[in-house]
Amino acid sequence: MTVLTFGETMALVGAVGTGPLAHTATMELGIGGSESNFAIALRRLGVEVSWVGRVGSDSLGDRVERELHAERLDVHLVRDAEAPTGLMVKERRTSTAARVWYYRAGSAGSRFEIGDIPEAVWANTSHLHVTGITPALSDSALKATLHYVELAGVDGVTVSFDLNYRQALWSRAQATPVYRRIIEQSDVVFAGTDEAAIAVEDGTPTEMARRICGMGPAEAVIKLGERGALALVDGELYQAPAVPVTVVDSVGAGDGFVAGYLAEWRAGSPPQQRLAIGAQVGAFACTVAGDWEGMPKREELAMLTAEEAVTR
Ligand code: KDG
Repeated sequence: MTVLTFGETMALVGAVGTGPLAHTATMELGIGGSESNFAIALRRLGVEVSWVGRVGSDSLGDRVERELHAERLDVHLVRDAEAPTGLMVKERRTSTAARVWYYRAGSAGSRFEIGDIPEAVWANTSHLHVTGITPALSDSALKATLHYVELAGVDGVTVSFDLNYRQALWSRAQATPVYRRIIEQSDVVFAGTDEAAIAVEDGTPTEMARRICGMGPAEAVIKLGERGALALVDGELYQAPAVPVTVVDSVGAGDGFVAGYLAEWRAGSPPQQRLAIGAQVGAFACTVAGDWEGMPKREELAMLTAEEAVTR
């Protein structure tokens, strides 16, 4: 039985150097998508993961397909001849501040719909991970997200939900009712403080975690960025600091954190250990310019705190 996630993975064109794109000559091509970043991180930690999504019948779709297969995910791609693979462009405006521009309206990934998950894949799923990006992509993606989350409840599949608010895709007012419906069906919920305040009444991180758990989930995890994270698990509060690293690019850190946390959750580790591994995986993601390339294998986790700079 595996973990299943679905969503849009796009081609990612990222500036190699720092500065405005108006003056940038060299870009590099990769891929990115919150759910595939998560899936890759979880797979590298040794968990079997299925990923489902749509790409266009184009060369960028080939790139997405190759990368996800190379990461040994169980990939189920719908090739959509009617729409292109989505694209995002990453500008390194300063050495510490990046901007992402999306070219994904009407993309193949946004056309995800009910029926895209093959029945055999669903039958082999014990846990479903969804993000708040997919329901923001289109009406069909919204309906499909709600459908599969509800089906999970019927079929005894556990659900985790990472709110992952993207203001370029929808307003806070549009997101609120959708977040609430998914939270009600979830076992574990992940949110940044600002994201949690879209779903529940604003307050301290602990108060918001309690409000989220009051809607159904046994577990709410609030990501606090450089201040670490806290988890409310069956009414008990746990906290862990972030792991300090020199940040090259923080995009993907949240996905890595969630993967680390859930890998331990599935393994039955105590909450403190879930938070600690989440923090380590998130820190690894920050050390590399790509959204997922820096995700660690399990045997690499100790390298972050190794006293020797070189392992021989
Ligand atoms: O969490 C990282 C993602 O934001 C990035 O890889 C791209 O999925 C993406 C998005 O929608 O922003």
